[in-house]
Amino acid sequence: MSQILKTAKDLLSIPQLKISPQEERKASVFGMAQSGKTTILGLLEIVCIEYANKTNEPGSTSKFYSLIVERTSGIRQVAGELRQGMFPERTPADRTFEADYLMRFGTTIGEKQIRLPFCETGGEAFTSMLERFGKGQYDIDPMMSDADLIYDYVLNTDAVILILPVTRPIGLEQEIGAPLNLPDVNAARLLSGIFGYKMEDQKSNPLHRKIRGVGVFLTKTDAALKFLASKHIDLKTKKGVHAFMARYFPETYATLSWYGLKNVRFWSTGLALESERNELGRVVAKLHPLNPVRGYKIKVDYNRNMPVGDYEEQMYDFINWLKNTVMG
Ligand SMILES: Nc1nc2c(ncn2[C@@H]2O[C@H](COP(=O)(O)OP(=O)(O)OP(=O)(O)O)[C@@H](O)[C@H]2O)c(=O)[nH]1
Ligand SMILES: [Mg+2]
Repeated sequence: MSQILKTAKDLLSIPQLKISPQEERKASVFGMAQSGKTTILGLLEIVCIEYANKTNEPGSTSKFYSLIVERTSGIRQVAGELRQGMFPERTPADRTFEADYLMRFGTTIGEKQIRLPFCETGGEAFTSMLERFGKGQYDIDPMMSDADLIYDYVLNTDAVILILPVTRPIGLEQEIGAPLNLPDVNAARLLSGIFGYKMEDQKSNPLHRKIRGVGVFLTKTDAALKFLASKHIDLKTKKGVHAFMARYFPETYATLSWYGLKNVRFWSTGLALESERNELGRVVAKLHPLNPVRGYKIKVDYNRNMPVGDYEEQMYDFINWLKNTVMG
């Protein structure tokens, strides 16, 4: 399967756009199953489109252009469904690649361009990586199923984007499909594995890409608002992020600081869910009426045709971070 995927990827790769290697950067997205990876990328697409269309507004001085090259599955469908208040489908385990985001910040093609391919293997691929890391097995056998994943998304990346749902270490939600229900241990193992591979690789290939920055999304904050308030943690502040990470993701936090926390940025995001009263009169989150298997219904701002939530400012900041830190 992985060979087939690789061949498909090679066929679909985009040298025809003539992006010079200096101008191309890659950022890879990592996170345990159902942590919110696809949702974050869908929200990123929605904000990219909004930003690009603002640029198109008569008289606008901003210069942002966005091109989304879809691969093995449709990220546009994810964005379209989010606009209808629907969470994405689970990303199948055999899918290692979905789409490239091309972002350009100048007027001429090739100027300040980012290519952001992302891996979306969710549960199983990361779980199998974790099982090996847990046993101290870090060597890459080209025949192993996740070899491509490691080559493409760990060794060949400039930035690591880590998705951590705040709901898990505080016990509101469990890890899904992972050998251990220890979200901090899983995230720390994944991250130290990535850093470990990168360091090993640097020894023999000093010209390979270095990690320029690490971005961390603390997702699903909407579900933890009461809990965070009761602990006096405000994730909008550096102090709040520090308090949260040190307490609930201690291993991960220490691992993140390996390259210096100055290169690590945190954003917290949460969507607003619709609620209803159940037969007992309790207020509960409402399932999506058109497609209940997708879970809860996200509130939608129908005037703007966008899901409601706390994410827009974060995505603009993320795009800027990509431009300044990953591209810089
Ligand atoms: N309350 C709340 N739930 C969220 C949010 N984002 C994601 N979720 C929930 O988390 C589930 C998984 O989100 P995805 O974005 O599909 O996660 P993923 O990491 O891509 O999942 P896989 O690809 O299956 O590994 C969704 O179906 C929602 O139930 C959020 O902002 N708030
Ligand atoms: Mg997914």
